Amino acid sequence: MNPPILLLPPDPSQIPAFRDAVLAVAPELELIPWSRELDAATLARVQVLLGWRLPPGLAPQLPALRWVCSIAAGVEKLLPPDLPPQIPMSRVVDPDQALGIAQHVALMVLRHARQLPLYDEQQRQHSWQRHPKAAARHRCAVLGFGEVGQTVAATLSALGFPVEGWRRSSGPLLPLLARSEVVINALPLTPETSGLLNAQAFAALPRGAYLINVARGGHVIEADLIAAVRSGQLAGAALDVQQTEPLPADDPLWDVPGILITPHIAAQSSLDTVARQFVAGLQCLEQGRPLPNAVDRARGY
Ligand code: OXD
Repeated sequence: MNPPILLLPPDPSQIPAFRDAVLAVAPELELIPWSRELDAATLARVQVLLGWRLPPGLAPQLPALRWVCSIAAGVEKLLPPDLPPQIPMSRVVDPDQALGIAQHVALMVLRHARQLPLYDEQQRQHSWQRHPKAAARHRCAVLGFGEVGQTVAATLSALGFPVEGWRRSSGPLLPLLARSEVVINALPLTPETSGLLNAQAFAALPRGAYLINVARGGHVIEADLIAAVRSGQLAGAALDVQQTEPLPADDPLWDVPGILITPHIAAQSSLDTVARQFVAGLQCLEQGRPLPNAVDRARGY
């Protein structure tokens, strides 16, 4: 069997790299690069989607669709309401991606805890002033305790930070926030977690706390965050993800002292891992075996 596969990475410029990676593992596969110009007959043949998003209105044009495989850890962009409920979904789980995110988070925690922005500023002023500190031991909360959250927690623990993990089944979030000096968001974006990091959450944190977001911009009410940082309730935030990506040049987030913006680079799955896990999943699909890393569509992760 060789089911036609629609390739839909985040950006059309990534199609050749994804195609080459998949064909290097399974040269016989039929890959159809996504484009708005694909005709109805081609779309009607598609049985598998390997990608990152399903544009609204596309799912009804794929009547033969049998499986959606997400190249991303977060699958919310692949769950439009018009995707028929019986279509199974799975995702790539790349330990290297989790490690990359943990490295980025460690960098952001240490940057804040070891006061790097202060020394950057002092260098700009040619000012040689010492503010020595013993080892930092900020209490860290990791929200979202899947592959990524657990790798982040292990990395921060190894650096000497006390860490508590939280998932939605752990109970109310505010008591944990009240005892956390750094909050790291690694949650999946679902209707239940959307906007979770809002004015109430920021008010629950001790004054001077710090937020690191490596999940999705939709978790944060950005106007509330800006107000919390400007008032000094939060010392700042490191946002690798934002509500609107790319972040528009005139977005107010850019200019808030204490907020660091990075352009969704915390980590990338390796193309080789994506290709190998996808081809292994395809074999399971064809042999009627359970799909590895299946997504619970009702829960959204
Ligand atoms: C992901 C991402 O979800 O890169 O994998 O944001």
